[in-house]
Amino acid sequence: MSDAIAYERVGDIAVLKAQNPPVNALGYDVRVGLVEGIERAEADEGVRAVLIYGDGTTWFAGADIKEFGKTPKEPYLPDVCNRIEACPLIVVSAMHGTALGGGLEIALSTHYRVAVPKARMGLPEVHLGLIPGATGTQRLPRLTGVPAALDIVTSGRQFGAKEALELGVIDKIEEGEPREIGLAYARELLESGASRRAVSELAAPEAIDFDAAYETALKKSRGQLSPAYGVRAVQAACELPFAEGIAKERALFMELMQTDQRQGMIHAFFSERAVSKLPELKGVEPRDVSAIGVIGGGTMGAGIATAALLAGLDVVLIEMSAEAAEAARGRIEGNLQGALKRGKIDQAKFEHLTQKALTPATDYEALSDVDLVVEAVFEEMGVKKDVFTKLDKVCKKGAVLASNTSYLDVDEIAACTSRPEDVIGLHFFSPAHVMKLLEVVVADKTAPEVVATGFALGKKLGKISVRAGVCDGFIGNRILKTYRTAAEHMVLDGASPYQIDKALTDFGFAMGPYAVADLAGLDIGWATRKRLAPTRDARERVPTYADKLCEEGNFGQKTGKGYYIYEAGKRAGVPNPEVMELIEAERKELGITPREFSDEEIVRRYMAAMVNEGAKVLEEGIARRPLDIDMVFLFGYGFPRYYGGPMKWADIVGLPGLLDDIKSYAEEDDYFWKPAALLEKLVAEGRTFDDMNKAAS
Ligand code: T1G
Repeated sequence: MSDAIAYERVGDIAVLKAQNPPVNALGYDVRVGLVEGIERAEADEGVRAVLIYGDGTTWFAGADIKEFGKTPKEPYLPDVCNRIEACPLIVVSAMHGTALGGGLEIALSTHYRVAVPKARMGLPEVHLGLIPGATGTQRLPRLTGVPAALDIVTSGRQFGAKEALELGVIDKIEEGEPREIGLAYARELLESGASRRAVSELAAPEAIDFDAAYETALKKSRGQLSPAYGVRAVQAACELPFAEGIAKERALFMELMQTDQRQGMIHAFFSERAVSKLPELKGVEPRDVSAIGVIGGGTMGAGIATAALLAGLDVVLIEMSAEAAEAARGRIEGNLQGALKRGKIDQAKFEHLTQKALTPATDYEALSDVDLVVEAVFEEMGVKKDVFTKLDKVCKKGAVLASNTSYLDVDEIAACTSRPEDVIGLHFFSPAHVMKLLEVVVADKTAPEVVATGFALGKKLGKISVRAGVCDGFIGNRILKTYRTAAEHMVLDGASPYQIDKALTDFGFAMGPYAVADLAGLDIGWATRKRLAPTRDARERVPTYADKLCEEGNFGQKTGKGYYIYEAGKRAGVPNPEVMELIEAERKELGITPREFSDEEIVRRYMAAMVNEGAKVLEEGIARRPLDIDMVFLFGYGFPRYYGGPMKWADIVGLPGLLDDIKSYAEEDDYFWKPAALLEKLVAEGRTFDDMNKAAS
């Protein structure tokens, strides 16, 4: 018998315990063990029921994702499910932790299901670019009906035991250890003379308009295929006999298994977990952080304070004046009101956070006891140095001094203190209590335990923390500047900002670069262009039409006009005709004859610029692994998750072709388009960015 499943006899009940840590993934050994366990129980004299439960923190959390892309080995999971259901003895599942994907499908193939109150369930396969592939799309709708099943399959969301009971997914909720509540339930069923109950034998569910549901799913997922495939699979449950429905589900599942999206999304799954694991932090203990200081109560400062309060930290917020401190409290209360409305906190918690945990102040002395400070003041080096000089005086020994700068030199900021080893960059993204990305910017003298403290804080705040080195714009904003420049060059040469936005939203981005610029505020880019102008190389092509737009006070959404014009209360804007007039005037001035750009070429140039700069960021060690860059763009820049990130996208489309493109673009402009040496090296050696990830893990 495979060790992954232990067999135990308790009276007339055979007990199968899953023991495949950390999450009882349904790998080959577990599948073999389940089939062997059922067969052994059937042959075990006097056994009248079978109980299945998971040892450790959870019931089966799904198929073993590490096996995907490899040659599947029998028994296949759908066959294991059908084997369990076919057992003549009643089979009971007792669930705790997270019964996800194949794990829930196993449970649905048993005859009775009990769960602990905190158990969570779901079919998250769409988040891996797949659909349930072990009968879940055929069994679930027979229990819940089509609307609920469609919601669960296409959203991939988790749901709790209470909702599962209401939906008919489980039969009972019981407090206690899974083994104990399972045994008690099995005995109760035996005593009540309950018979085996196969979900597959339930009537086919009532159909709905599946074509409409398919279109809705496709539109909603902006090019991601799996949710729409999920609709077709659930449709089969209504239109086909069970066995044929399973075959249809399998065919759709195997089709998705061959897609680039599946590769991209599984890369995202494992990278999300690998990104905060740094070899150099092995065994390095972070410093304790229970109270933090935040300098500056503007949008960023208030967002950071909100994230910290929601994570259970005490916050001292410093502002220049009492009025400004009250205004900051107002912003934070506004953010927390949102959490209250969404049911993330209750009224009592709201009052505790705003009345007890948050302390607005104007005197830096109020920071004398905090464990960590995040400075979020105006993005100007002089102002930053002034703040850090003060912090150096008042903060206790061992306090971590962090800057939320998005571009500036953290080494230079650290150098103005007597404790540069305690200085680090913690670059949050706006809104800081919503955006999941945190760039942990490690300066030359930053101590390892201070880096570890940055990552530990990121984890506490529920962030995806990515290590970045010091350069202008770190990982994200540095690469952003490059692909934004590629876009601006296309605008000068003939494309319109609106065509570019459309091409990139069709590609899968939530918003195009010009709509994003309007959202962030055109004054930020304007300030950056002015800051860099004195040192700009004459060969650099920097259009001036955007400056003219700003000089007229058009900063985007916040002024109601930028690249787009925004009606009050409307998020989406309409193209601002003045923009094209400014662009055409500049082309004339520069003697440029505009040319046509296809959407495909726009995406190709935009992505080539992103990947090429990404390779340079890797060469310089600003990012350690390509997956670090991928996570920055997935969690900070709205990059479509189903590509896995820009570096993964590059691997999938092929580095040689991309390098050829960059070399052809360099014939037009060899100042901007310099192929990264790393890209040339990988192509020459026939290697990929993924090879680098593997080598670094
Ligand atoms: N397969 C392989 N490894 C897995 C895994 C899985 N399903 N789930 C987790 N791990 C690893 C993970 O990489 C990490 O490893 C460790 O376990 C702890 O995970 C046919 C096709 C269960 C909620 O999508 O959502 O079934 O980094 O850090 O925060 O229809 O993991 O330590 O080396 O995330 O406590 C469907 C995926 C599969 C669930 C636990 N199931 N997992 O969260 O720990 S597809 C899923 C999760 C499927 C069938 C189809 C979470 C979790 P390492 P962790 P956690």
